[in-house]
Amino acid sequence: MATDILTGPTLLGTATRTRTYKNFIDGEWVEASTGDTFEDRNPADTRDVVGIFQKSGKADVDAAVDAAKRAFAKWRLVPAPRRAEIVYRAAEMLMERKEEYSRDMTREMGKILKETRGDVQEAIDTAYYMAGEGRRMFGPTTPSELPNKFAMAVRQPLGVCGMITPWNFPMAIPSWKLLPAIVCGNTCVIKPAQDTPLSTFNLARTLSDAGVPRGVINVVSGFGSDVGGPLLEHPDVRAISLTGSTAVGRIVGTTAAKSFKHCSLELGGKNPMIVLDDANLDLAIEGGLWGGFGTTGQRCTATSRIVVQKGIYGEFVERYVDRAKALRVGNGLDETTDMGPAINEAQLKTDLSYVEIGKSEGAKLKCGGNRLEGGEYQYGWFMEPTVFIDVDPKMRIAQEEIFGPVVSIIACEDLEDAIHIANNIEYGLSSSLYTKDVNKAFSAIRDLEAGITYINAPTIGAEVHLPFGGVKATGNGHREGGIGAIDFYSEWKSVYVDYSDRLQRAQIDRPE
Ligand code: UN1
Repeated sequence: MATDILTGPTLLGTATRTRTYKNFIDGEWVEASTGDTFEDRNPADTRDVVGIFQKSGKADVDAAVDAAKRAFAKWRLVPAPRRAEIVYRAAEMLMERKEEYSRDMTREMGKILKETRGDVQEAIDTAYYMAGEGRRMFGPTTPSELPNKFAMAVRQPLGVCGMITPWNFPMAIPSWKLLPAIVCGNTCVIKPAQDTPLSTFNLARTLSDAGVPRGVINVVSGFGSDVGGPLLEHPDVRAISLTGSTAVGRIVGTTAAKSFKHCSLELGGKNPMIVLDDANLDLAIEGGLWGGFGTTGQRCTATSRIVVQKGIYGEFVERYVDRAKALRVGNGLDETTDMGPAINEAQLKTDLSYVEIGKSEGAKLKCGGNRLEGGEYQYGWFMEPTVFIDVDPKMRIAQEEIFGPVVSIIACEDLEDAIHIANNIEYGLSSSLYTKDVNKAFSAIRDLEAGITYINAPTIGAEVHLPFGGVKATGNGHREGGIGAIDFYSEWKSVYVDYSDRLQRAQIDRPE
């Protein structure tokens, strides 16, 4: 049996060995056909090489899809409850490995341990939920319009599913895709984000240890154009699921359409949190900090716009900014850290460029805006929590997804004005409203153009058994989580059983 690691180079000339991880194809750990590798470095300390991964190419994708195609012939015939039992076992094993995998994730992604434990927990929750689905996967049985005829619809798997996942939830998001897919009887090829491949390998390893047969899950690491492109174009891939930016989603969606692949896109967000005059201010401030700066603002659900009613605007701004300034930025492995680094240099540059954009647009920079350097920050991609106030809703900092710790505070007149501001944007993922007025809450639930609305909670923190996804430029109508995922990874087959022993013509023979 091939091993999953190779001996790698030494780290900084010390005795510490850096592991080299191979691709996982057909149940074997194999090197990429290209002979190339890339480094997975810790964004809090770039001297720390978390692992070396295969820089794969088209031939590796082809091998993975072939393996998945062969495995599909058998896996689709395994009863769904049996498939689900393996997923249940994986959930139990993930529980045991939670701390180790959370630490791996903080090292490769940067977010604080509390959050990486949450990320692994989200995969565990998804595994338990999807394990249950193995005994449901309900379809309708319904009366036929003809006598002595039975009608029903059953769910069938699609075949080989391709998955392209982001770096911000490196285990949770792969689990949202892989687990419903395999419970439905599909086989998978996943390309994890090049910044965070280790967490996906940890998930795949656990699924394999739990008993997922060879070829059912294949992991090919590498870069978008080298791996994602060939996966998207492969004629034997029947479905593509992407979580990423709206720009990438547009390319993936149009490419997938050419070969009629099922395609699920979960894309950008610019999520508003509305705070009305009657809100519990302490709660709103707490929520806005968690939503805005949790995961260093690198969530598609991040609370990146806070729309505050004018009666409490001054007090909210003052208290929110004081609290933002007090957040402790640092290495996520330190339990006292509130906010980790940006994922990489390019993201940090983007974040800082938006500070300049905001200033040039005339928004007031109330705190932050700078890169943190020197001392503990010397080798990482750190930035201060940043708050702009008096932001005009039309400014770029209030319209574009930054994906960093940059929050825009916008003043509003009343709920109607706030909803207008909230909706006047290309995205529609998450939204939130702080109020004690139930009438206002329910109007907002109806009127906010978003896939998710929270009342008296920030825009982050979706649970895995509810539909997850958005409207407008945030997606193409599919949902992850809950039954929405089962819907995506299965296809309906309608079945008619005529036991009348004669020809009965639907719509034509109309018995009295
Ligand atoms: C994402 O940022 O792509 O609801 C996913 C949340 C998390 C998932 C975020 N459970 O914030």
